[in-house]
Amino acid sequence: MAVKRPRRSEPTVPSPAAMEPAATTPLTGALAPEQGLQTGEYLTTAQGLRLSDTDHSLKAGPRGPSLLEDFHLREKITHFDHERIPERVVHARGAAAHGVFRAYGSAASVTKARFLAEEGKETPVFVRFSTVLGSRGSADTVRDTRGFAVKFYTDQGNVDLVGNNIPVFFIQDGIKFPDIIHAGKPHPDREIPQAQSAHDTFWDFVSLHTEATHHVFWNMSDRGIPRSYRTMEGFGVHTFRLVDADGGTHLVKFHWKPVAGVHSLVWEEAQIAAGVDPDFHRRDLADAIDAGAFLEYELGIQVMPDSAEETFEGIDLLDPTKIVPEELAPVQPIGLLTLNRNPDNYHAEVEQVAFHTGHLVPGIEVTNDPLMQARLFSYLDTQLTRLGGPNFPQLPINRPHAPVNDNLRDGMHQTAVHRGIAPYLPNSLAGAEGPAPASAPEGGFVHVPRLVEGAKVRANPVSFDDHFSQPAMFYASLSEVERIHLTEAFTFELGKCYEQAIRERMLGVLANVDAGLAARVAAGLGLPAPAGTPVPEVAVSAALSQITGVPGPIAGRVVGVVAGPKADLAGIGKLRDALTAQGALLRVIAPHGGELVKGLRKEIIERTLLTTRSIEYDAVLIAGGAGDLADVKLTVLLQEAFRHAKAIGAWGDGVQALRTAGIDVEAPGILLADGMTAAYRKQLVTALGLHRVWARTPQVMAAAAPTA
Ligand code: HDE
Repeated sequence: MAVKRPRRSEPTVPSPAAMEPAATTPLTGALAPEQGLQTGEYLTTAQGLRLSDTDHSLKAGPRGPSLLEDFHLREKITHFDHERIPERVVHARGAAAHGVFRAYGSAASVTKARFLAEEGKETPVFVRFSTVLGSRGSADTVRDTRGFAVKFYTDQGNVDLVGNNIPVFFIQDGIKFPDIIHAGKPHPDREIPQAQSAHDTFWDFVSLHTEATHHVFWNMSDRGIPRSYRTMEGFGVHTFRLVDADGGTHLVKFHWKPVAGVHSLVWEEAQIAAGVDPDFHRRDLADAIDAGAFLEYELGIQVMPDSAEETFEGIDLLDPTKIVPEELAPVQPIGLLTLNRNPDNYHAEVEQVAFHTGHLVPGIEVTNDPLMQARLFSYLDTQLTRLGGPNFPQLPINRPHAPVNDNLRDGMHQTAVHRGIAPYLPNSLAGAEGPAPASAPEGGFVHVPRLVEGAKVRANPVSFDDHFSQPAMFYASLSEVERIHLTEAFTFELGKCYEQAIRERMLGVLANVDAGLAARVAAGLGLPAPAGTPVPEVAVSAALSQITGVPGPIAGRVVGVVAGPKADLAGIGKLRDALTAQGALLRVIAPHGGELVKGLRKEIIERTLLTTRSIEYDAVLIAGGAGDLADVKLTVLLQEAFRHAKAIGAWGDGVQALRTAGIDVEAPGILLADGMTAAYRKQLVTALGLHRVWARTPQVMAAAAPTA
């Protein structure tokens, strides 16, 4: 008699992520919420047949060949063989989170889009962050542009704001996208380097194609290596046209302003992280959300008049290589985005989410920016290959939360069982069930009528020819430290090129932006500095610098405390309470694993000197009582934190361990105290809020580093 085997766990509960869209999406003949999910208590085939054994293939005797008859083996292996879908041709490496967008109501004067205009209105969102150049398995912290793609599941239909963390783009016309991407991707012969711009083909292209200069300056600045997704700005890049309830229009640029401030890694740290923890940003995002330290960004808009020329203060608003300085058009906050839930399944959600710049609702329209125009074609097209057909909007992560009745039928992977015989318009057979077009008052999307005329040409407006004034403004607006970083980045990247002619040509480009910069990079490369013709008068925009003297919030920050058997556990406890209260984390590091116990107090050792590296921490402290610690790995940890301009500290006799590791305890940002006092904790929180101790920069620059 067959014996019923005990169940190892409860049947899988359908995940909230998978449930949500189905519950609100009445596709005609929609999926039942549980359809396609894992239910029932027995292991089955895809057809629901209960399986008695999944560990042995069907063979002719225990030592014999496998039999073709084994339908279970073939189904299991075949499905496995097809588990991967094509990765995104760009932005393949990404991580994402669910959240909510709450409108302040302040946008009502410029747009009728309800999710932006109605005060207090909450809209579910899914946000995917990404790098551009690397493959799916590449490292998070490489120098690159980051994608910042937001899907709003509004009650008027999905809206995708598919932006980047850099407000300008390499190209002014979408027809050049394959060129810039082919140049940036690994060389086609050996497929190296992975996820890097520091190679010949990239610099070959951008040195010949000077409209990329502005974007390249942002890439070479600290913006190219964000500290975390939490500390990254986002931009819609293109100018959009917002339409108000009376049909009035404004030209608008979108900005995401991180509540935690804009902060970056330093280059050496980014390189170490790429090896030690390639998932650095992804892990930080998931850990922070799990810990309840949610990510927040304010959505803001720059509002410009919708004039016939589509320019503002001399800036061509159709040129995606130009920004509008915030001093000329302030960023007005219109809502708050909070990321508060991790995906349940990477493939189903993060990999299968399909963004498209053409996903819009009444109140938001695109402009004639030729880069945007090409994107409107590309995003739909790419999903056909990536997701295997035209029915990808039916995947749970892509399903609109608004009712869908689209008359689109059949196709690969059709999951709806459509009813009726008249999926066409006009018809006389569908009766009340058939969809009808909606007028504007009924919420129908009606394009604002605009006159379009012109000769058929392949040409840009003349204003697009200015490639250098805005990179010059960007460079001039940076602080001294940021300029040093940018100078080092250019020197590093060009130093990695093999072709001398490419380095020289790029120096020529730099000379057209700033003569001093070109001279310093040339010196670093050991080449003569070329003469250029930089723009004579350079504007400055303070908003472009990310270094601030005002401490920001510390949520999501991590402090490493080095402790040993005699460490002051009471002090560690007090510090942990103070940090946790502000959403930051304390990790105890010790020579080896286990627990530290003193009287009733106990500390779990989360990292050992073997398993940790400085990149995990925003500040490193030595606990009182741990002054006798000496270990080459501790020296590396502290020296790296010192070089990366992080706050370092010690209380009690902990200072001795700093000295043993060769740390200059008189240097800026070395925080010392006799004990773990309230004043010391406050000092530490302020230092974390300032992100780095930039005053230490001159001390920690590479000997050959060019000064700005
Ligand atoms: Fe994209 N881009 N792009 N892009 N893009 C894609 O769409 C494309 C551009 C951006 O997390 C692809 O689904 C063209 C600008 C992000 O899923 C593809 C052009 C900006 C993401 C595509 C551009 C972006 C993509 C690849 C020039 C910033 C990731 C897979 C006309 C404003 C979205 C996919 C995600 C993804 C094409 C230019 C941002 C191939 C042709 C400018 C954040 O369709």
